Amino acid sequence: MSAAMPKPDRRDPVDEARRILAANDRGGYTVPTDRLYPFQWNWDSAFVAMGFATYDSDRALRELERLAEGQWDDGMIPHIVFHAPSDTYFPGPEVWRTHHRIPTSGITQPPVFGMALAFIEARAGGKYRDRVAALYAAAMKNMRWWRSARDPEGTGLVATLHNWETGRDNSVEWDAPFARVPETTTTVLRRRDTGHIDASMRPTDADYRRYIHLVDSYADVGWKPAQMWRVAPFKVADIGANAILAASAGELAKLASRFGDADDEALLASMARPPFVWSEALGVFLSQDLIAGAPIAVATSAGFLPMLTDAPTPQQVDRLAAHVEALVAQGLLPVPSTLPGQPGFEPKRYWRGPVWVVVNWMIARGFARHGRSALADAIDTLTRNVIDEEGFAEYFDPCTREGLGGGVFSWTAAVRLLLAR
Ligand code: 9WN
Repeated sequence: MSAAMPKPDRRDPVDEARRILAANDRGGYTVPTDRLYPFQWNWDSAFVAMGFATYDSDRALRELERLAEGQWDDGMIPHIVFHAPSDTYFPGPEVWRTHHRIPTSGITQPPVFGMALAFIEARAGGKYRDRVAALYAAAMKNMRWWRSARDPEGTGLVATLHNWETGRDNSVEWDAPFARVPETTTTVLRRRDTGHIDASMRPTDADYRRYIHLVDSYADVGWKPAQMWRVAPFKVADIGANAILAASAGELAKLASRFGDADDEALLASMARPPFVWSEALGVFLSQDLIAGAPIAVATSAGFLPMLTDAPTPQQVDRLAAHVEALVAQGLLPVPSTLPGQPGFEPKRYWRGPVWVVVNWMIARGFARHGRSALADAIDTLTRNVIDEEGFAEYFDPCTREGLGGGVFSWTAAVRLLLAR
């Protein structure tokens, strides 16, 4: 554990997790962590909302409502909502140059929103009907946006146009597609992250120049989906975002008979089982590089997430289970963001190896859905233990279990609440 990483309160990690969410609350929305991420992030907030739902349905709904305040008229839910100014993060609103009522970024993130809404509704005991109805409408508008803006050719899989949209910013999967993005920017880079976190764990400066090149390119076309699609130098069908989108479709379908109509039901049914790409050689599901027109042959933790849907066959689930069993047998913490042995695996550098507990939580739910409850329980126990031993870190080294990145992290606290016995 790095010197700055606070040790958890061993007396009661659940109380400590609640205290972290309270401390990161900025008024109905929760920042991922103080200073490093001082705004509302999309998929972080959806996990946080589920964490709140374990003890406060009202606050859980509020988290999603504040995120939905950032929803664009076309249905896009941005990856960052800049509710209040802060100078501790780059790139801020002046770089994004979007035109929403509240300043937002111009790209999205994996749509955990629908999963979270169904999760909260199931625990709210029939209360808050009007608020759930409004959030259901926002979620459906967002599902339609994904369909039209990010799958205009009707392939059944949606595209992400910026690494940050995948939420797994510097995954080894993106190395080749990202190498096509020029490093030129019209914006001066003023990184703040490396002032908070050791640079060896963060994306590189060259990565940042490309991230901002993408932002500049899309800002230049006014953030219009059809034009972004046309100019995008980075276009991948991220297996993580696609699995989460399909899982959200399946979860929203449980609400559709009460809050929606037949059109919604038909749309959700068609989105719940997309044509995921499986690698027999690697034994995981794969992302695809849509510009090269080819699957990306890298085994990542996101390649397990189609188990959140009914798509995987029993044989595929067995192959995925075998990876986890092998990791545990080797004394490694499952499930590293890049599986060890894959080229590019780096156990400490952001999404190139470390374990993220939100991904673990989803993988365990996937195994449970496919009848592998003992394995799901084992992942849950290892996840709970690493948080209790190492703290509420942003992510964990799979080899040493050390907590890394930002400390006092909201989605880690949320997962600890979800895993409370
Ligand atoms: C860019 C907030 C976010 C997470 C992402 C994670 C990281 C941002 C960054 O932090 O991304 O969105 O600046 O590095 O990669 O998954 O949502 O916790």
